[in-house]
Amino acid sequence: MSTTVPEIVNPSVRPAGDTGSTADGINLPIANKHVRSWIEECIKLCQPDSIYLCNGTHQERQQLIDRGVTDGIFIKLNQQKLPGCYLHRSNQNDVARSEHLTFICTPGEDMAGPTNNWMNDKQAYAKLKPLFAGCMRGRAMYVVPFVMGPPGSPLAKVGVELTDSLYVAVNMGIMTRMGDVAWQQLGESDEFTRCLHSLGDVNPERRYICHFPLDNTIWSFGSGYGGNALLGKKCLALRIASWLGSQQGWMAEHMLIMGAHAPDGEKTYVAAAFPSACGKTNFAMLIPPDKYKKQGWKITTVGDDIAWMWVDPKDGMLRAINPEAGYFGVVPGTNWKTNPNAMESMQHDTIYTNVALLPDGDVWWEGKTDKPPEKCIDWTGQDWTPGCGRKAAHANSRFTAPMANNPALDPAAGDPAGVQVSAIIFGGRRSKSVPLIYQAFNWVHGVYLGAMLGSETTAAATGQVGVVRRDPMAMLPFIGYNIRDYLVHWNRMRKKMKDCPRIFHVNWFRQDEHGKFMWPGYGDNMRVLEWIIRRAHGRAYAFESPIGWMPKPTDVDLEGLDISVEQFEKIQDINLNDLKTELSGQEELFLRIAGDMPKEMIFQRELLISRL
Ligand code: GTP
Ligand code: SPV
Ligand code: MN
Repeated sequence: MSTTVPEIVNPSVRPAGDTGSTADGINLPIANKHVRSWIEECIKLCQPDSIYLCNGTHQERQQLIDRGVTDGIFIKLNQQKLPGCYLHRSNQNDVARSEHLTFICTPGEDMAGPTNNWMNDKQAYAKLKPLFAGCMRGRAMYVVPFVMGPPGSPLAKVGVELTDSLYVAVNMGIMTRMGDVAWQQLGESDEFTRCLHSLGDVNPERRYICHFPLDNTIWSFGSGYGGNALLGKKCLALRIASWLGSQQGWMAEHMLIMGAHAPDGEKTYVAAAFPSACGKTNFAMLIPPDKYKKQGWKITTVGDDIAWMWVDPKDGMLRAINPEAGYFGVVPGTNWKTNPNAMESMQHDTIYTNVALLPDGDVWWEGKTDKPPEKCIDWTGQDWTPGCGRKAAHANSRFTAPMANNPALDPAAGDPAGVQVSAIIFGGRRSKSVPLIYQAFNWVHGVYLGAMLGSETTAAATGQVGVVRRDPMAMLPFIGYNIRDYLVHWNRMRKKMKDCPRIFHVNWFRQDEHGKFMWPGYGDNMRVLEWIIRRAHGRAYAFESPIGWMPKPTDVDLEGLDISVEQFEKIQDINLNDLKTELSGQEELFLRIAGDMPKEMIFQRELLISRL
């Protein structure tokens, strides 16, 4: 196909042993022959002008960023205030994950199940090949090798992303362990995820995010947005990994992992699944209220978005790693009061996407300061003033920062052995009816609570915002296979464990009749977390309610808060009529899964009804 041989442009590439030259004369200095032949195929298909092999060094990172500044992909920010920080403005039609354009591609539809968009795998390749054909003419192809998970971990996975987006290459360098470390981890093996990505012409009409779990392959075309384009993240570490986990007996979940250090030195790790833009990063970086800090409580972050979990054969306990190496976090609403650790994390070596630019080269977004700036340039590049009626930053604007920037990074964040998980929390964004905190009666009931999780939609995905949808385990858009098998897998995992984490349900977002949040949230979530930790260790009281175990107002430390016992009871109130409405809402998922709903779910539902 290709007549011209693309040039390998970066001189820093080190030839690695047995390098091969193809008939077309492309001489890729990559030792692994499986990788080499796959890249050669993709080069023939996409026909890039040049190839850039990423090795993951600091110098290379700067080189790439400098290129990006020259090409207008990055705007250099004020380097005194924000050293190593840059701003990227995306295409305006490309600001969130496109769930309706995301496909699981398998021979039969049953593998994808009723909650995924499905395409036959052969047809998907046939549909996307013409889009990829020649799509990199006049462009560079960046070869981005990466490891998900601490190298050496039993679950660590290698991927290679080929992309024509410099923004993607640089962001992958932050979000993953990128570069030569991946070749070392991979060795001679052909077990790597083949990730092919092109911006194409960034046209939503020609945008597809296709997963081929049987081929360990991802093809993403037409979007440069995080979850659509940083293929190690949602595509590999959740969709492909959840499928692998179901085959191999482990779990890939949309969960943060945090460490809680008690004053007596006890350390408890907790994993929590909240849907997109529902508080994972904030919870993972929580700073306890003064009273707790004085007592000696401290929270550390293992991960803020994804957890891979397995049962340790030695002791039968659940362990978790964070497969990522950075944070791709929501900026609106983030400030020095609500999340100082996130603010600290994005003070240097950070890429900001779709935020506003201040005259002095600093950045701004809604909720960063109480008072908006007098003027700035909004995320679309237009002049902005406070009264102009538009948002300065996009509602789903983001920062990409290395996790090493987090002052509260857990010492075990890079430990290949992971951390032992003592509690799992499910939580949604529910302005009405759902109480602040309750605990599942047992694992199977917890799986039911997770499966029935409802949440109001956010700006993290394109579509209507603020409507309640069922988002099982916060994984609705990320389960890479049939949800029936996913729920069965959750129940089977219990049987591998000697003892299991306790399961909880939270809602930080309940509002009163005036639309005001009833719970202060953020750092004060520590008060709820403390009860969770004490429950997980069998040390706190709870009463039995129809929906689960609940704390009495005296079981949660409210000292220093402007919340009375009566107000706390209101936050915890369960109204029978609301519960019935909730049960009807769950019907939506039951009907979607139809006759395939695992029997445990049906029994749990019946038990709940009979408790009303
Ligand atoms: P993804 O990166 O999309 O997966 O999001 P996330 O789950 O990490 O959510 P994040 O922590 O970034 O929070 C999203 C939004 O919710 C931000 O605007 C936060 O300010 C807000 N938020 C987070 N925690 C709380 C809370 O406890 N109470 C209230 N009221 N808002 C919160
Ligand atoms: C989410 O939407 O859950 C995110 C952001 O964490 S993205 O990586 O774009 O999926
Ligand atoms: Mn997320």
